[in-house]
Amino acid sequence: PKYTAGIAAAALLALSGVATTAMADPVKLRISTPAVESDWHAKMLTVFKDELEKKAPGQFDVEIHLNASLFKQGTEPAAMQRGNLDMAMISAQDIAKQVPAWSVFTAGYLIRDPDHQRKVFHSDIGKEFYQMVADDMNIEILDVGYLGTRELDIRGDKKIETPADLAGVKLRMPGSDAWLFLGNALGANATPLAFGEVYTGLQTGTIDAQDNPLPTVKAAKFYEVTNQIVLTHHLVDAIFLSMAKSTYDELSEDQQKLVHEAAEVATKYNNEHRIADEAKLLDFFKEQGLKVYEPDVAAFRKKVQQDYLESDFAKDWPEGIVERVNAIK
Ligand code: KDO
Repeated sequence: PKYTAGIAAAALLALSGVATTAMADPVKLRISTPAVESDWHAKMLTVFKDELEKKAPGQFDVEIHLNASLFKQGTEPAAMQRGNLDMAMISAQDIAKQVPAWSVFTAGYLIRDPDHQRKVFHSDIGKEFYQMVADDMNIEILDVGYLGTRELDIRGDKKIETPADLAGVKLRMPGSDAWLFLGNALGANATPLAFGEVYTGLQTGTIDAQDNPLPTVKAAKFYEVTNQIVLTHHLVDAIFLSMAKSTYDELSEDQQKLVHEAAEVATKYNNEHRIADEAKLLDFFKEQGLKVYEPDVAAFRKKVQQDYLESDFAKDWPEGIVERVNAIK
């Protein structure tokens, strides 16, 4: 009797796809990001994790590493390519280092607003640009998230109206050519520094200014060590939730579908919260004693757009791409 029971159990297991899936080890997905815990794109990773657990209990083991504790900011693509990291939220600036055509999305004053951003990346343009990343970087982009609109956040009380007023201002930018170009195009003296060192840099005065979307200025508490927020709206910034192809290709088709769907749920959550926050935060910063104002945005737009169009970056942009992006309504 014992023997037959054993056979029956084995037969049942073999017949039941559910039972065998449940017995398989969960797929480990290690994610690394410089984001701080209270920022929306950090929280969106927990939404991604929870969504996978809800839809496919026990199939994935998502491990989230914040504050660049696993990989330094900007080194995530290489880590994914070496097979040391499964997922990250990468920027157009990270991608442009390996796929020069992508520098078009590092240009200031191109994407108009979060809605335009989502439409662009969910259009054929997105498909083409994601394909380049898959082919040339071995990275699968799952979805685009709105990081927010980057504004200037400055120490001291010098009024900023035009790019000329930023002459000599040491503006911290993340460390890559594409980022530094943007800082210089704004008229400032761009200085590279990792995100995790920005607070101390502002506090000690090794830098005079930084740029980030307002929800990040709040989450990372940069407002504690700066005096004014200048609403240049210079970059409607994106973050791309991505997976190493080596990890992605190991997933079943169902699982690949699931990670795309979970990424969409996560970016939707991020975008809604960020957009709502951006509208509310101006008052918060004023209450904290900061001056908050719009400079001559047209003057910034004119100089920045001109600098990009005349740059070496533009030589690598696919023919007609700026017009195609502009045409998306
Ligand atoms: C930053 O370093 O200013 C930046 O905003 C750049 C982004 O691409 C992204 O890396 C972000 O930092 C981090 O996720 C921290 O919020």
